Amino acid sequence: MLKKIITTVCLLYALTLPTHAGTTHKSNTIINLNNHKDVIGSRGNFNVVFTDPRVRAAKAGHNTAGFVEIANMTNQDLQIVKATCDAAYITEMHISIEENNIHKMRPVSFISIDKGETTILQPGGLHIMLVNLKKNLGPGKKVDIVLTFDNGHKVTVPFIVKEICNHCH
Ligand SMILES: [Cu+2]
Repeated sequence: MLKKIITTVCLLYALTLPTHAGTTHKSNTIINLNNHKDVIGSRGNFNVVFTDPRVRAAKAGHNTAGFVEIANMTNQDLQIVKATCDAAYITEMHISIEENNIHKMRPVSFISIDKGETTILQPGGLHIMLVNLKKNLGPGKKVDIVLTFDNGHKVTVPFIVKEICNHCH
Protein backbone atom coordinates (compact mmCIF):
# COMPACT_ATOMS: atom_id res chain seq x y z
CA MET A 1 0.00 0.00 0.00
CA LEU A 2 3.02 2.20 0.20
CA LYS A 3 3.06 4.09 -2.99
CA LYS A 4 5.29 6.87 -3.89
CA ILE A 5 6.08 10.51 -3.78
CA ILE A 6 8.11 12.89 -5.69
CA THR A 7 11.28 14.73 -6.22
CA THR A 8 12.77 16.73 -8.93
CA VAL A 9 14.14 20.08 -8.80
CA CYS A 10 12.43 23.12 -10.04
CA LEU A 11 10.91 25.85 -8.13
CA LEU A 12 7.24 26.24 -7.94
CA TYR A 13 4.79 27.08 -5.37
CA ALA A 14 1.30 26.87 -4.28
CA LEU A 15 -1.61 27.48 -6.44
CA THR A 16 -4.67 26.50 -4.54
CA LEU A 17 -7.94 25.53 -6.11
CA PRO A 18 -10.15 25.59 -3.07
CA THR A 19 -13.07 23.32 -2.54
CA HIS A 20 -16.58 24.65 -2.14
CA ALA A 21 -16.77 23.85 1.54
CA GLY A 22 -18.79 20.88 2.64
CA THR A 23 -17.23 17.63 3.65
CA THR A 24 -17.66 15.71 0.46
CA HIS A 25 -15.95 18.00 -2.01
CA LYS A 26 -12.34 17.57 -2.84
CA SER A 27 -9.84 20.33 -3.25
CA ASN A 28 -6.64 20.32 -5.20
CA THR A 29 -3.59 22.08 -3.98
CA ILE A 30 -1.02 22.35 -6.69
CA ILE A 31 2.37 22.94 -5.27
CA ASN A 32 4.58 24.95 -7.54
CA LEU A 33 7.88 25.56 -5.89
CA ASN A 34 9.01 28.52 -7.94
CA ASN A 35 10.09 31.15 -5.50
CA HIS A 36 8.79 29.14 -2.59
CA LYS A 37 10.57 30.36 0.50
CA ASP A 38 10.57 26.90 2.04
CA VAL A 39 12.41 25.31 -0.81
CA ILE A 40 15.75 23.94 0.17
CA GLY A 41 18.26 22.38 -2.14
CA SER A 42 18.90 22.47 -5.81
CA ARG A 43 16.77 23.93 -8.56
CA GLY A 44 14.75 22.01 -11.05
CA ASN A 45 11.21 20.77 -11.53
CA PHE A 46 9.00 19.98 -8.59
CA ASN A 47 5.39 19.45 -9.44
CA VAL A 48 3.31 17.63 -6.89
CA VAL A 49 -0.46 17.78 -6.60
CA PHE A 50 -2.14 17.42 -3.23
CA THR A 51 -5.82 16.53 -3.49
CA ASP A 52 -8.30 16.91 -0.65
CA PRO A 53 -5.88 17.46 2.23
CA ARG A 54 -8.03 16.96 5.33
CA VAL A 55 -7.69 16.31 9.04
CA ARG A 56 -10.25 14.62 11.23
CA ALA A 57 -11.83 17.05 13.70
CA ALA A 58 -10.66 16.45 17.27
CA LYS A 59 -10.23 18.22 20.58
CA ALA A 60 -7.12 19.43 22.36
CA GLY A 61 -5.26 16.61 24.08
CA HIS A 62 -6.60 14.02 21.67
CA ASN A 63 -4.98 12.38 18.68
CA THR A 64 -6.12 12.73 15.11
CA ALA A 65 -4.97 12.03 11.58
CA GLY A 66 -4.49 13.76 8.25
CA PHE A 67 -5.27 12.33 4.83
CA VAL A 68 -4.49 13.45 1.30
CA GLU A 69 -3.89 12.15 -2.20
CA ILE A 70 -0.44 13.03 -3.49
CA ALA A 71 0.34 12.87 -7.20
CA ASN A 72 3.93 12.90 -8.39
CA MET A 73 3.95 14.82 -11.67
CA THR A 74 7.72 15.01 -11.78
CA ASN A 75 10.05 12.64 -13.57
CA GLN A 76 11.66 11.33 -10.42
CA ASP A 77 10.54 8.97 -7.70
CA LEU A 78 10.00 10.79 -4.43
CA GLN A 79 9.72 10.03 -0.76
CA ILE A 80 8.28 12.03 2.08
CA VAL A 81 10.73 11.56 4.90
CA LYS A 82 9.24 13.82 7.55
CA ALA A 83 5.97 15.47 8.50
CA THR A 84 5.59 18.23 11.07
CA CYS A 85 2.60 20.14 12.39
CA ASP A 86 2.59 22.94 14.93
CA ALA A 87 -0.90 21.97 16.13
CA ALA A 88 0.32 18.71 17.69
CA TYR A 89 3.05 17.84 20.14
CA ILE A 90 4.09 14.87 18.03
CA THR A 91 3.62 14.32 14.30
CA GLU A 92 4.36 10.95 12.72
CA MET A 93 3.73 9.12 9.47
CA HIS A 94 1.70 5.97 10.08
CA ILE A 95 0.20 3.03 8.31
CA SER A 96 -2.82 1.13 9.54
CA ILE A 97 -2.62 -2.62 9.32
CA GLU A 98 -4.75 -5.53 10.35
CA GLU A 99 -3.17 -8.45 12.17
CA ASN A 100 -5.27 -11.35 13.37
CA ASN A 101 -8.37 -9.27 12.87
CA ILE A 102 -6.97 -6.56 15.10
CA HIS A 103 -6.51 -3.08 13.72
CA LYS A 104 -3.16 -1.60 14.51
CA MET A 105 -1.02 1.21 13.23
CA ARG A 106 2.66 1.70 13.19
CA PRO A 107 5.05 4.47 12.21
CA VAL A 108 6.72 4.43 8.82
CA SER A 109 9.99 6.20 8.16
CA PHE A 110 8.96 7.40 4.72
CA ILE A 111 6.10 7.49 2.23
CA SER A 112 7.01 6.81 -1.37
CA ILE A 113 5.44 8.29 -4.48
CA ASP A 114 6.78 6.94 -7.74
CA LYS A 115 7.06 9.30 -10.67
CA GLY A 116 3.75 9.58 -12.44
CA GLU A 117 1.95 7.81 -9.62
CA THR A 118 -0.43 8.86 -6.87
CA THR A 119 -0.10 7.81 -3.25
CA ILE A 120 -3.29 7.93 -1.25
CA LEU A 121 -3.29 8.66 2.46
CA GLN A 122 -6.68 7.54 3.71
CA PRO A 123 -8.48 6.02 6.69
CA GLY A 124 -7.35 2.42 7.06
CA GLY A 125 -4.06 3.07 5.32
CA LEU A 126 -1.29 5.60 5.31
CA HIS A 127 -1.90 8.76 7.30
CA ILE A 128 -0.24 11.66 9.06
CA MET A 129 -0.69 11.05 12.79
CA LEU A 130 -1.13 14.09 14.97
CA VAL A 131 -0.52 13.08 18.58
CA ASN A 132 -1.73 15.16 21.51
CA LEU A 133 -3.27 18.20 19.89
CA LYS A 134 -2.35 21.55 21.39
CA LYS A 135 -5.73 23.04 20.54
CA ASN A 136 -9.18 22.09 19.37
CA LEU A 137 -9.44 21.39 15.67
CA GLY A 138 -13.03 22.07 14.70
CA PRO A 139 -14.58 21.53 11.29
CA GLY A 140 -13.75 24.28 8.84
CA LYS A 141 -10.46 25.21 10.46
CA LYS A 142 -7.20 24.90 8.61
CA VAL A 143 -4.02 23.32 9.83
CA ASP A 144 -0.69 23.47 8.04
CA ILE A 145 1.37 20.30 7.77
CA VAL A 146 4.93 20.62 6.52
CA LEU A 147 6.13 17.71 4.41
CA THR A 148 9.83 17.20 3.83
CA PHE A 149 10.90 15.27 0.75
CA ASP A 150 14.00 13.18 0.36
CA ASN A 151 15.56 15.77 -1.91
CA GLY A 152 15.30 18.38 0.83
CA HIS A 153 12.23 20.17 -0.46
CA LYS A 154 9.83 21.25 2.25
CA VAL A 155 6.25 21.95 1.33
CA THR A 156 3.59 23.46 3.57
CA VAL A 157 0.22 21.93 2.76
CA PRO A 158 -2.98 23.44 4.20
CA PHE A 159 -5.20 20.67 5.56
CA ILE A 160 -8.87 21.40 6.13
CA VAL A 161 -10.44 20.09 9.32
CA LYS A 162 -13.47 17.92 8.60
CA GLU A 163 -15.69 15.40 10.32
CA ILE A 164 -14.24 12.04 9.31
CA CYS A 165 -15.39 8.74 10.77
CA ASN A 166 -13.65 7.99 14.03
CA HIS A 167 -12.91 4.32 13.61
CA CYS A 168 -11.50 4.25 10.16
CA HIS A 169 -7.92 3.79 11.05
CU1 LIG B 1 -1.86 6.58 13.32
